[in-house]
Amino acid sequence: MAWFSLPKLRDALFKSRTALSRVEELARERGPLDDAFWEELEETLIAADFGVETTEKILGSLREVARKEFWRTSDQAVARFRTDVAAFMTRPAQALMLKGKPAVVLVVGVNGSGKTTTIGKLAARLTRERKRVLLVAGDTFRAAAAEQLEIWGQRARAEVIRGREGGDPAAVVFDGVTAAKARNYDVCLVDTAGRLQTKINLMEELKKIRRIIGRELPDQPCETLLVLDAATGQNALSQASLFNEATQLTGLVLTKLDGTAKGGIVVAIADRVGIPVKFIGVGERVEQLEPFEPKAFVDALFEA
Ligand SMILES: Nc1nc2c(ncn2[C@@H]2O[C@H](COP(=O)(O)OP(=O)(O)O)[C@@H](O)[C@H]2O)c(=O)[nH]1
Ligand SMILES: [Mg+2]
Repeated sequence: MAWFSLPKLRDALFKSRTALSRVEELARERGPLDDAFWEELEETLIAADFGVETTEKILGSLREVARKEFWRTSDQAVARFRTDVAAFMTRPAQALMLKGKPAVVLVVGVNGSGKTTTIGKLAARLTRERKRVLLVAGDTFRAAAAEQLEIWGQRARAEVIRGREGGDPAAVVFDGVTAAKARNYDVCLVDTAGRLQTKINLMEELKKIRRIIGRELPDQPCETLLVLDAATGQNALSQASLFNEATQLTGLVLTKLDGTAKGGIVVAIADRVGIPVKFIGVGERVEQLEPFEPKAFVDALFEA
């Protein structure tokens, strides 16, 4: 169930919705399906970060249908376009899969993408469902990182395990998962330091963290989530593919969709990366994390 009503999601996606408002205008004008129409639609989508490949794929099949069905006006094409985009983004296993006790969720990504914030928001959702949640401060790089997690822990009523600043993150993760097992927690959310997807040694460190979790708790982590800042644009595609090689991602979280006009990146990612988007971040507040629902997202993105 969404925490957000559609109007709120619409507000959160205001910038992207404005960037895409031309699509609705094109429908209202009920103009002919000529080259000018297709070009304008294409430009609008690319400007909103749908990406060239994804745009061509969507519009290619749409033009094909338009031709076969003898459509004459833009409203017909736009109506079908909206359904196509939602269908396009629908993937199996879109919900968070918590399996085992404790269910371990490993959260990875580059610096500043919103990992710690997303963990805090997730913790709040889960404790609200009466689950016992343990947070593990696997970002030992800066003391501030563990403190930030502790603040979220208090807010969400979740315990936090932290290590020494500059200590081995794998050791903190080991302590965390053993504690989660011994104290019978339902869910263990593991935070990690931000790292560039191109830094091989840091990606090796993630593999080690993953191995340690799996050694202590077979079949865990049940989820490895990559947190992506939606404003990074097409670089998010490279992050997804390199993090996936290192850690076998099970889901993506796209954050900061409230701050960007490039919300089309969600569509590009759903198309180009074979990993489901599980949540979207639409603000800094605790309740501003939404389970990703393609239909609701498309409805919020385009004026219905
Ligand atoms: N507007 C907005 N800000 C966000 C969102 N998610 C995270 N942030 C902000 O992004 C900044 C970095 O977040 P943080 O969780 O510390 O990133 P980390 O380095 O990946 O752990 C913070 O100022 C957060 O408040 C979001 O969905 N919307
Ligand atoms: Mg952090």
